[in-house]
Amino acid sequence: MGFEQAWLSYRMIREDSEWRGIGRIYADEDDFIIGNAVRELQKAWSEMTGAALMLCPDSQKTHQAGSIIFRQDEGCGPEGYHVFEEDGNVVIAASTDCGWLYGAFELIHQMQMENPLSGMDIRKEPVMPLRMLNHWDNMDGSIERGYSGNSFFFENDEILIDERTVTYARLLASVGINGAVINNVNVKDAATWLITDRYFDKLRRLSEIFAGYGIKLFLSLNYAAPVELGQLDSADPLSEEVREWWKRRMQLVFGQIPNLGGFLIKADSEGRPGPFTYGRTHADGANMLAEAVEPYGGLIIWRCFVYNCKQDWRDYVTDRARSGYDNFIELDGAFRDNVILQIKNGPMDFQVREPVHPLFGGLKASNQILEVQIAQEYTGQQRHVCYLIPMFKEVLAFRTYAAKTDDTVMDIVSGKTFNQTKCGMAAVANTGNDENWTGHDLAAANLYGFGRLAFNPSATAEELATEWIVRTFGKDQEVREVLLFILMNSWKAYEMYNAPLGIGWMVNPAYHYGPSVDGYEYDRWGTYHRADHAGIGVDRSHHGTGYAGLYEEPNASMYDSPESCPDELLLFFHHMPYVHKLHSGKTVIQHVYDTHFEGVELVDEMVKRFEGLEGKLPDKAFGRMLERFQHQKEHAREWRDQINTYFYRKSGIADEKGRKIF
Ligand code: GCV
Repeated sequence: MGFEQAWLSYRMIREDSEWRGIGRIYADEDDFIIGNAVRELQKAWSEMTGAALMLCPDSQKTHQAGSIIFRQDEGCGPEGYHVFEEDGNVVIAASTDCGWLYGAFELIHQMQMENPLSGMDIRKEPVMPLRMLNHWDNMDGSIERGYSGNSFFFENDEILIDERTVTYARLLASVGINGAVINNVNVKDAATWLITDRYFDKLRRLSEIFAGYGIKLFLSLNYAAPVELGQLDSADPLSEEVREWWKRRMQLVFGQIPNLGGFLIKADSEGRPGPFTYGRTHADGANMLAEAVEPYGGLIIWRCFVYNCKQDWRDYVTDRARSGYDNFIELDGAFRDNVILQIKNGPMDFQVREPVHPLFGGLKASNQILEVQIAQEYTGQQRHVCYLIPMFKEVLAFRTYAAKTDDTVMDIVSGKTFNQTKCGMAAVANTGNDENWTGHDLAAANLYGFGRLAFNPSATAEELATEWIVRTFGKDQEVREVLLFILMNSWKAYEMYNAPLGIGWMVNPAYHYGPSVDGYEYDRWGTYHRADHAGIGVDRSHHGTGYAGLYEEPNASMYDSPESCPDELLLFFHHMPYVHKLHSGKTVIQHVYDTHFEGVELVDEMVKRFEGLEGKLPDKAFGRMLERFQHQKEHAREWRDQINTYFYRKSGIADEKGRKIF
């Protein structure tokens, strides 16, 4: 299938733009990454000005005015750059190839926004060392929780490399993403064989393309590979034979794929194999692999999303929300330096609202990556619009109290709190082989925003949305205002017509889409929300599962009491009567009714404003979005009606505004 260029689709800039005065570039094109930077700038210039950017050899020491010049600047960190205007020239200064590449993309960004060239002076450095995408792509071409077509990495157990691969790498580099895990963390079937010679040639080529854009290739690894590849009887991490097997295997793999960054591992969770089978800990498992990849500078990224999906979680002693914490907290400090623990933003599973995972702040001596999900598994599956950057901003800004200062999640994952360098942020990717990459055109704002946010977490959600709109659809003011209104209200709207007050789920358990208030995924009967005729919510205070106590003070006390618990998380932490008054002054039940009506009204307003953009957006994109908006409009009503009816019947309490509930 053909594909579009997303935010790298260029349009002509104004006739009188000062950017048109730049007509030359001085560079040594033979350099691998610089060569890509030069080609990128030449493409952008020809498409935005209609004129070619002439390439002149870097050895020429006198530069004509109106040139782009690359300059060495040891003051810039490994991926940082300084882009500025000097006597009518543009200087891209950096200390590494990657810095020059990022500087080139910064220039293109500035030009797309038509920001002033004279006086331009931008110095940037990524705040998070690792900025990664995690693809859940299977080798048959399907994507677990994929909502934008099939994989563009795999098909029929083969690796695909084509023009799309290069455009993918360009898109990632343009927003500063520097690592990509290409296969699903649930490693099964052919994917187990990715570390065998069957796939080395293609993986090497792929990793070279990535390297040209400053991206490290990562793979998800099957913990039981020694057994499943048919060579050993055990995968016990303390067995000498198993350790040797991994060492030999990694020597082979890194010998064949030098640009490999390392591996991502899901172990002992949702049926995946892991060290528990041998009575060993996650530290034993992770350290064994870390030792094997260490000679090659490899990283082991070990996921903390660990829980037993076969267990009955209704019992108050075994709260699923505690599982990640309970499995890892005792192991803090026991991991080798090249192990990074990857922690989902919340303790459950990417719900529309969850508290921040208590391992952030709990872990003080382990490298950490924050995992978010831009694949909209629980947030409308890229049929509903849901711009997630405001949620990620809240997570990053959360004070953990792990230290006296610099203790937010952002401080931890940028390495500031515990003085670490192997940390950062990863997003479960929302891409596929759809023409527009992300199914819903507006979902591309999450991909764009994620990369830019990991690079610079102080950018606001609004700034990132605005940039994305202008770079994708141009500078028309109405387009900008309407799309910004939609994006900035979308998470709020989605939360309003979904599960209330942090309780989560209420989705069809098979697909995680559409309302099913009692939908429950485990073998035994139960609900996630524990509603009865008098109230709703899970008691995670010290009277209940004790989960609230896993946070550092004062967070623990704040969550433990319904009086101080923030409204939006009340039902996550407490089982409350329907008639309980929230801080907002409304009762729980009235909040449920009101938000569900208001959420639908907000969607109606979004759709009405969107319809007014007909003729102002490319027809294809407008049509694709309109179809999705029409579905969202109907589907939001279905959510509203099912949830309101359910709670009216359960509680017997009427809407005080007398609206028709069913
Ligand atoms: C890749 C949730 C999803 C699974 C996913 C899992 C994970 O449970 O529904 O599809 O598996 O999270 O993050 O490992």
